[in-house]
Amino acid sequence: MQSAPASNVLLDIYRRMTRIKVNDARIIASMKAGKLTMPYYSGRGQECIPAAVSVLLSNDDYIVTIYRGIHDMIAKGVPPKLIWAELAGRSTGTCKGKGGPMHITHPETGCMVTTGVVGSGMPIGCGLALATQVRGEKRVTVTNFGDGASNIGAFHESMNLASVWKLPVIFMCQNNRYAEHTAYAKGTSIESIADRAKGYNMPGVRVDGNDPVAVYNAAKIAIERARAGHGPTLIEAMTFRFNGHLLGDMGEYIPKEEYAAAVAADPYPKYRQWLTDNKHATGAALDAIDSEVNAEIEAAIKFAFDSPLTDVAEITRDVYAAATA
Ligand SMILES: Cc1ncc(C[n+]2csc(CCOP(=O)(O)OP(=O)(O)O)c2C)c(N)n1
Ligand SMILES: [Mg+2]
Repeated sequence: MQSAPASNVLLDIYRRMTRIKVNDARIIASMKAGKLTMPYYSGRGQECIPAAVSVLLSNDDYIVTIYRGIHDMIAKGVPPKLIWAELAGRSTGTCKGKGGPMHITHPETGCMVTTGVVGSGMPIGCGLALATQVRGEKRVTVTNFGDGASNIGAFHESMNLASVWKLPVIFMCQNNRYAEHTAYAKGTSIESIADRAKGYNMPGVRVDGNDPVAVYNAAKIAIERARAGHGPTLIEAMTFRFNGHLLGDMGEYIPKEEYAAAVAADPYPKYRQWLTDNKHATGAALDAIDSEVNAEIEAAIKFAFDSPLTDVAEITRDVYAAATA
């Protein structure tokens, strides 16, 4: 590993990773029990990336994320109880239960847009970054997307404009090696997406997305550059998603050896071990974080299912403008 930040930062990253992992397991269990009915694109396996980036951000900073984005939201600080209420279609959800898993928005913590249209988040991220630039604010915008999304025209247009206008935006590509059921090399012309940054005159860096310290160090440089007004960076974080494209995908298209090797390299237990081996924390201290997080997620689930279902009268509110006489 590279030189690491202070132990309190490393433990903050661990807490965020634990929240993501526990939350993911509880969502899957609730779906299997028939308590949640929705499409679910699990981010399990990718938790290092948003956990390590978000410790460098405040609520004033913006993120844009995708359908596979609950890990990004949890890391950024969207309260799990509001996410659960949204998933369960409750009036107390982030979008009053009307958005569901693919449209969670929570401006209070800077989670500005979640989109299911592949590639569409990047122009929106540029728009948010332009707004902050025009207003003279110091906010940065991190726009998250997958490897497949880097083949969409909007990626290239966004990279170009962000570079020309020196927008305070970080393009965070979470490269999990598959776009739906298509392996990376079958759909992408270049070995490393980070190399595409050259074409747009901005720094491009490829990091091990399963190494929180590597992600943190790369994100720190990119965020400082954006905040200083020097423009965008493309980061490609190499990772893997453990639960297929969406829940129910059996992953037949993934070679068995590749899957087994990825699971054996699970970043979560690896990081936990690294923290204790390097004396950043004792096992007991990490156990205490685990217990706190478990209690927090259980409370979030209870809050959601104790909340009223969204009223039918609410369905068109905030969707259509009120008619004026
Ligand atoms: C414009 C558009 N084209 C196709 C789809 C169907 N689709 C949904 S997810 C996906 C794969 C995207 O892969 P990637 O960008 O690597 O993200 P990942 O799901 O791996 O996180 C596709 C093709 C879509 N939602 N939007
Ligand atoms: Mg992908």
